[in-house]
Amino acid sequence: MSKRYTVTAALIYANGPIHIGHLAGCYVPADIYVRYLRAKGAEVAFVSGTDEHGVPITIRAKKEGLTPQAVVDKYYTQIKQSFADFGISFDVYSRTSLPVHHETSQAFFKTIYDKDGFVEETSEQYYDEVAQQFLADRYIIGTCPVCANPNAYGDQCERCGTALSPLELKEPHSTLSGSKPVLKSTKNWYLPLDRMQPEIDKYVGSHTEWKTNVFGQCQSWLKEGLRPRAMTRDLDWGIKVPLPDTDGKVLYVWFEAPIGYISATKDWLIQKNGTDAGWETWWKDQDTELVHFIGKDNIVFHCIIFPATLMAEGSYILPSNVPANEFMNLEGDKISTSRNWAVWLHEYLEELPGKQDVLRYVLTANAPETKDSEFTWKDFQTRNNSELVAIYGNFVNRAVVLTHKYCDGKVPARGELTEFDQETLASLADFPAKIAEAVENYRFREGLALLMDLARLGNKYLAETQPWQVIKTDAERVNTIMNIALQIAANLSIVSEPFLPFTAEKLQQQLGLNANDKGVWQSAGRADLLPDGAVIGEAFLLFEKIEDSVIEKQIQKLHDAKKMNELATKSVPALKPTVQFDDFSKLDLRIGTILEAEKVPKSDKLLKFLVDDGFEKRTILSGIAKHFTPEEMIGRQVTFIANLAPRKIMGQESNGMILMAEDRDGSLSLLQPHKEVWAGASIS
Ligand code: B3M
Ligand code: ZN
Repeated sequence: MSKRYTVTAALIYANGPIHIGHLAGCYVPADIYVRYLRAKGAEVAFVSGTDEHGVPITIRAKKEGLTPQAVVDKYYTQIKQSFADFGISFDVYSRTSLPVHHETSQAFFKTIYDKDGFVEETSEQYYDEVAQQFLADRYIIGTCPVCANPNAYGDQCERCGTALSPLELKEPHSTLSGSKPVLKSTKNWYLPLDRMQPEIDKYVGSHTEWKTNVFGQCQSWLKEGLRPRAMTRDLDWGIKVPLPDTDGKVLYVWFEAPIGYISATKDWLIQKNGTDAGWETWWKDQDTELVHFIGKDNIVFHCIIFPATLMAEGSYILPSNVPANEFMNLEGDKISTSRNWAVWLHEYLEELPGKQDVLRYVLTANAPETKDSEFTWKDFQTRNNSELVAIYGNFVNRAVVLTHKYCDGKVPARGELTEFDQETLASLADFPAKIAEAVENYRFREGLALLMDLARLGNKYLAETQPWQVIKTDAERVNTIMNIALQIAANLSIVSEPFLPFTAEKLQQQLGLNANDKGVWQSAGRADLLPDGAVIGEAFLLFEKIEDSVIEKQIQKLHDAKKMNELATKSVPALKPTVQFDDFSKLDLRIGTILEAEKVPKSDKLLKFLVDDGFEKRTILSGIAKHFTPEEMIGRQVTFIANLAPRKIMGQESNGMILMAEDRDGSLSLLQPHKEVWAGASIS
């Protein structure tokens, strides 16, 4: 294993809060990897930040009625806080609006330009005459030529991941005005990916160790043949193109955003040392490994376009791995910000305070490492109650409580070891290497399962040695048992730290263990982490049971959010064709008073009313039993059609029809006169 790593986690757009899908797909795995590397003693720069340019920001600004700057300021702060709350241990959380990033990406562009690495081309591009603007990226939507997704963006189809350009879209339309775009000529600078393909083929082809989902996708795009790609845009929000006479042109967001990883590294050093001196070590030294954690929709940009940019510049190392994850779904549906189908991190913490590690655990146990996966609240509860509480928490609690009970709260010395003790210690010694192997190969689910197996080993050891029985006859033997149980717990705290950092800290606090040193992983597996006589802290529960009511509330909340969203997007029914006044006047509309009301037997929909229509008492049936009880209808005045031909419903004759208005949520409202009128009053 190499000694120095630059680990990046995607620069998320600062255009909304973050949800569990973000954590599961990118940030938790990256954090596990980095925490492990640090524990192993490697030098690591863990960099990330927000992507603050591009059309997603300006679209959001328009929606919220804010300036783009106000939008990115708002979400940068919120997103940064969420990551900190969940223990994502970035060395720096930067942002692409910083001057250091503007300078770095402009210089990068200039270097490629000066080496003739771009092709300058004036071509026809889509333009919205209503909005008076060129339509780049998400300003234009059309049908994907590869997978026929009707909502593909101008730069990428999110369904199949293919990188696109607006001219490739079928039936394009503007998302600004909805109008059909026209073609207008403009000058842009292109990265000649077609020309560069042999070099890119060689680079990707040399990485057969990449995850199959990543490698396979890259190969299929390469097989299609790469096309030149514009690295500039005619937009006003972004980083200015550093060339003369380029007003109104900015760098393509996917050109400069990955360079943001470089700027973030500089930002980190500046914050730490007052200067960015030494940044090249992290980006240009062949002994540094560059690893990008991302979600699957960003694969093409990190595996093909960014490496091509780095090649064109010429002085950088290339990414050695891009362990992209697939997506995590939620309760059977795709997570969606616009449909509010998500578990938002800031809300999770408000409602389940202190349970960051439970979420980290569930998201890792269910991580979409090889295919899309699913988060459900029921599974969350089961994993908490039957795994974290029943296995991990239970073992640790027994080890600490029994040490207080039988050994005066101090680590007792081991005596002679039985064969079972020796087997247990040998098994313990194997765990760290197995977990390390899984983590180094980005198999975090497996690493987590292994650490739970270590907790199981502890439980099994106590269950079989039964110190609560042995204490009656052999206190010396109990000393050995408790020593071994405590050493297992101490090891558990070290191997848990990358996955469950909050828990590891609490566990170490209980064990009186200080194991935060860089390189602590080297000592994992040993049976002398806790010296004889060391004082054990007070026992407290690491995890608590989550009740059904808590889970039900969360599920209800999701469904409420979905309903609200559906209501908000529901539109008023279309108008029916025009009728003439004569048609209208054929209808005899009147007010009547309900005298009697009852349910119709064997029907859950029908109510039967006796209505005073001014002449007589008539029977009207109405399918509103789900909305009104008979009791609440008695005495009310209603509007009804008095000359509707009689109809037989469930064997009963109905003479008329009571009118209702249907509200947006499907509930019904009676049409009543605003003051009481005489029964039989006609409506005209
Ligand atoms: N901002 C896409 C996203 O937020 C993009 C990632 C950039 S990583 C350099 O999903
Ligand atoms: Zn597609």
